[in-house]
Amino acid sequence: MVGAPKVAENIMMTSWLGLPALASAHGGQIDDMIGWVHVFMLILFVGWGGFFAYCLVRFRRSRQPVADYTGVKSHASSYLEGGVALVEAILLIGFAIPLWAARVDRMPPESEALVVQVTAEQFAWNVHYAGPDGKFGRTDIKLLDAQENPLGLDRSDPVAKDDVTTLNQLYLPANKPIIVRLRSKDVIHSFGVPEFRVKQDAIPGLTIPTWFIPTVTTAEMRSRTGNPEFQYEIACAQLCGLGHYRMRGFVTVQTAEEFEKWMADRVKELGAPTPFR
Ligand SMILES: [Cu+2]
Repeated sequence: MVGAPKVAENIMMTSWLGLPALASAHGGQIDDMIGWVHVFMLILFVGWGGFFAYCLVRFRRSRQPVADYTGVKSHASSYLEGGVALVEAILLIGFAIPLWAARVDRMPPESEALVVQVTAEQFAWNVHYAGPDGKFGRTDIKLLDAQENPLGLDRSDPVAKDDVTTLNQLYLPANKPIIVRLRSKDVIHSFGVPEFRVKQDAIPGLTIPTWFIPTVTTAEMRSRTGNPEFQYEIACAQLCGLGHYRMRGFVTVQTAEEFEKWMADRVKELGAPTPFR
């Protein structure tokens, strides 16, 4: 499990790199990593640029009128290259691999998380909640209907009765681990929410879990950014066809109580003649 959010310390990082506002528990570590990569690349850029300029002056024609076949005898450049390789190894072994391992290996237990199935299609995000019973209802490809039942959910299955589905609207409670089970109906899509520092491909034939803890509600983010229309947006991050540009979903992060109420209202609506979309 990832500890308390490091939002405050990372404001510097997000501001000097112009990163989107941070709104997830693990995002600080990603920002730190992005920051360090930029610092090291800046050092490399200045270092190699300086070395190039030095070589132009040091080995200029007027000083070396005849080509010297022995070349440079000093080992300085080998040491420099060794240093660069070492820094790159530190970035990879010290930062990138542990961070990635924490993201994929240490999934929170489903009993402590909200599990949501998100099925991507050209060009929409179908969201499926298990409802109060915590069990996902049966789906059947024969029941699939692009307009009325895009997930092919079998409402005759007792477990499916309280399942809530939405189109392009992902409602989440703040400060709770969220496990998104990503699937795709057609081609490769990618579930990306920049503020959560989450991006995961959805691949047809596979169910890929990804997880995060949202830490800032939509309302709080609106007051923080001074933008009353602020919305977290799911951007499809893989070019998936002609309508890729309009494959947008929206995430609404609420307090636990607001989310419970939202869910209860949706379950109530399931009794209505038109199914909730
Ligand atoms: Cu897509």
